[in-house]
Amino acid sequence: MPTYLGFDASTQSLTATILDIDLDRARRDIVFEHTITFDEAFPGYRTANGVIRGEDGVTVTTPPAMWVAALDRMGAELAKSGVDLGTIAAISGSGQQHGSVYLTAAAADAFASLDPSRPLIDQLRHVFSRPVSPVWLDCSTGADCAAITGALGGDAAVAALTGSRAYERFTGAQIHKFAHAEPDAYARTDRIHLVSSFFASMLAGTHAPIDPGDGAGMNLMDLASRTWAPAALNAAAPDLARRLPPLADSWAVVGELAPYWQRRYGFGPAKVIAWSGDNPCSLIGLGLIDAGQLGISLGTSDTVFGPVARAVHDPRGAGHVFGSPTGGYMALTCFANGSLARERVRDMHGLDWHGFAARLAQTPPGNGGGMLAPWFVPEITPPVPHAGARWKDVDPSEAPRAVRAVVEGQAMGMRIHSRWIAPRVSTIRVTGGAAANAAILQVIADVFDAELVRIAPRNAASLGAALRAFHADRLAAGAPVPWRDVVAGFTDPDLRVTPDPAAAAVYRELLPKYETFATP
Ligand code: XUL
Repeated sequence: MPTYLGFDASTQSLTATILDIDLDRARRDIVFEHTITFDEAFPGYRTANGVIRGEDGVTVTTPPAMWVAALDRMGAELAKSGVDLGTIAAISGSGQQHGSVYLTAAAADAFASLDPSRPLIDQLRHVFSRPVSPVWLDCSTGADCAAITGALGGDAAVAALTGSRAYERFTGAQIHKFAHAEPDAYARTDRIHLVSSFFASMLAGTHAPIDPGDGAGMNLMDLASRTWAPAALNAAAPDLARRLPPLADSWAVVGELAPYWQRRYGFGPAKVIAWSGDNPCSLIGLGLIDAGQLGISLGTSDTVFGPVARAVHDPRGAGHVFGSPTGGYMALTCFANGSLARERVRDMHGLDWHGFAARLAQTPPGNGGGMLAPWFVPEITPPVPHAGARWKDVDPSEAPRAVRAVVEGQAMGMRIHSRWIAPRVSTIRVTGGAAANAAILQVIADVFDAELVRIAPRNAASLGAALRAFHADRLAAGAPVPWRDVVAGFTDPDLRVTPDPAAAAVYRELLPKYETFATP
């Protein structure tokens, strides 16, 4: 029976999910899931939460060599999973968005001639023209964004062309910074991959394309035509077009799994499908197929997102529009102070998550007017370039009110900055680590005055990637399966939270006040 493998190369970890899908027998099971946490598995790379923060407080990178080592380690884990890897028909993946990998011309040969008897990292260590990859937490490129915005005619013009105004973490500004700060290394750079297309390249043994889901996170792609935008490329760096992989549909078959993986770990000749970004993959993993649906992912970053009928824009200029892996579009708002902020308040008071939920329950909705703009690290939405949490009428050393302030501040921020995606929602699908905490979910349901359904606490991004592999495999075989049937059975809720009318009324009144307070 065919099985399908999805990866999620996220900020802090690499996850693999294998699905067994037999449409004839209505069988749909997750048969294997495994996560490798970077800090624990690879202490030699000295990352904290998967990244290295620069002393300037704004530069955030990851050594891409660690990702190479992690994929190889995952191959070994899969080989001992008990699943017959020969049954895997197709493989796809999800990558943290925006992060970029810089390779010399040696990479193409290295990918094509991987020797199964030697570790992957020993064969790829020499192919990087830049030893670090800037990742989505980086906000060191303010001047680069200004240069790009100026060249393209202002924020609105950049957003209309690429789906977002110029953002520090987006790849175009990161490439601009690199090309100007390290021109020699840029000159040696033959190919610039996203995290997603870099992992796909290692699997396929050839340079893989970028899909419109992740490509839209670069400020370099013409969102309407899903092609590279020459004006945006020119604004970012000289001679960039030849350094970028081609854009291809999210369901494109990149090639056959490289012999390295087949011989070293016992895979068969599986199809490698284009990888996408973690948010586009989570869209699928949460079963968000129709416009008007809204999803919330409570992870390292918190994101609010949903499919949209056409390429709308956030009138406030804080949100993004990406390609959806279904071929349409998705809209998204990202908050950098997601679990980072929750953990900060939890740790300030020496609590575990149980204690955190208990403190939340000790305080009433609205927190007696106390508020927090939870900017413990520089914030993306709204843009706050330098860290600095802002408290109002809350003593941060008083645990119950501090806990409520962070949860309510985050929920109100999500509501305020997602109106443009779906002005009215009846049901929100929620996932991510913090979704395990029902007390947090209740606050979100009350603030949105909408029912929340939790999609079983599994990795939505790697699940979505595996479902995308299934979809692409059937399409390539000439037997396409409608998206609704692709996601059916894997995205059923395990918890429903209904809003409390009295609490919802409190938040309705509080929202405009919070909006004024939490404007930088
Ligand atoms: C989205 C964003 C993050 C990353 C990491 O724009 O920056 O959600 O994709 O998860």
